[in-house]
Amino acid sequence: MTVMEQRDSRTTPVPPPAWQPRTDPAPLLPDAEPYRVLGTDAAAQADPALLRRLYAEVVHGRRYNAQATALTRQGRLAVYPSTTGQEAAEVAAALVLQERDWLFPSYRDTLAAVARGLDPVQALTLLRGDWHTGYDPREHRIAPLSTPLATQLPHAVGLAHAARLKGDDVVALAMVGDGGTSEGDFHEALNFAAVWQAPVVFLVQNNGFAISVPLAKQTAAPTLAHKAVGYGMPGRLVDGNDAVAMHEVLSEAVARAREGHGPTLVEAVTYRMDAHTNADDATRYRTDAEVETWRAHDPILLLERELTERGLIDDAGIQAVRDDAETMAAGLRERMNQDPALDPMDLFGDVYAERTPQLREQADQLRAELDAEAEGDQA
Ligand SMILES: Cc1ncc(C[n+]2csc(CCOP(=O)(O)OP(=O)(O)O)c2C)c(N)n1
Repeated sequence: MTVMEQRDSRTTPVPPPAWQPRTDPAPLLPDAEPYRVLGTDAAAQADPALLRRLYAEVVHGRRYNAQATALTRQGRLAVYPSTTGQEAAEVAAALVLQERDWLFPSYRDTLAAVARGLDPVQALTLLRGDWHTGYDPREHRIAPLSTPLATQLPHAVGLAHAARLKGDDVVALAMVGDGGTSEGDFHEALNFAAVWQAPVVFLVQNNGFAISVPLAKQTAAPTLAHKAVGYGMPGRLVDGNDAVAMHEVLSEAVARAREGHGPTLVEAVTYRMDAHTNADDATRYRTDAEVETWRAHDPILLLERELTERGLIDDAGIQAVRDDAETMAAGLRERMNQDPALDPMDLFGDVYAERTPQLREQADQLRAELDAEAEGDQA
């Protein structure tokens, strides 16, 4: 542009370069209220077999949570992050996946792993401090339970994207807590997932707290589901205690991912009824009154009400489900009370494909110490 032309453009308005949003944000926005089915007219359409299945799984999940918490008091489990109150979201996450899909759980999501078919004793191995992961991730396609917050999310995106490049029909469902959404890994995972249109479903369980930090102290987002819009993927806001709503929304998100339409962020609005773990005292940062309002919106109650009102279950049916859960808990108790046979050398297994020089040195040292100890025992 010449100097004269520049002068002209200062006085003559020139239209700005053409601009339009890259995607229309309106269809990506979550509903104004958490999506619900149970307790609404839509519940009449819910499939009886699905209702019964969800009910049995959620009751089992509650009993599993109670049993695992009891095991911490008996010294059989080092730590247990309970999902009491969150069973609907946990169970739905497992049930919507096909065998070929992958689940990426956080440390809190042992129940989702168990509902996907993992042996509960194996699911609790890490929390007992016995071994790295406790199971072969490939067997049930369940990634290791991730303790570093949100680090499982980029892994899920990488796996899903790689599967798509290979032409494998695989969806990854990754679970994270509300606190985890403030991590850099959350941002990186959602950004890449949307850019690549990776077949991933991000399930955020907003259970109110990151240990003692309430949601309002760590994000100013209108809802966590709104975060999706900034990345260019749909955000869905769901009642996390409504197992039917969770199952429906997650199924849709999985189908969308499988059909090549990319990722979805689902926020399950729920509540952690227990403390963060058995090592935490929740009375220090929340009131009993708040806990009570959520007790009235319990996932088991919501399902039981629907099943009873529609005549799909009677007292004997409810008792049968509870008895079944009791049998599971008794089996878990018995097996967790047996001391596992552990080889300390296993500590070095399944860490690197090729051991680093430092690990080789440490393994040699441990081997020598164990041998010396064994010789001492024999003497
Ligand atoms: C990267 C990282 N930072 C900090 C921690 C310590 N930490 C463990 S649990 C937790 C709170 C997580 O809360 P949230 O993501 O809401 O999940 P919830 O435990 O409620 O399921 C924190 C900060 C961690 N495990 N990893």
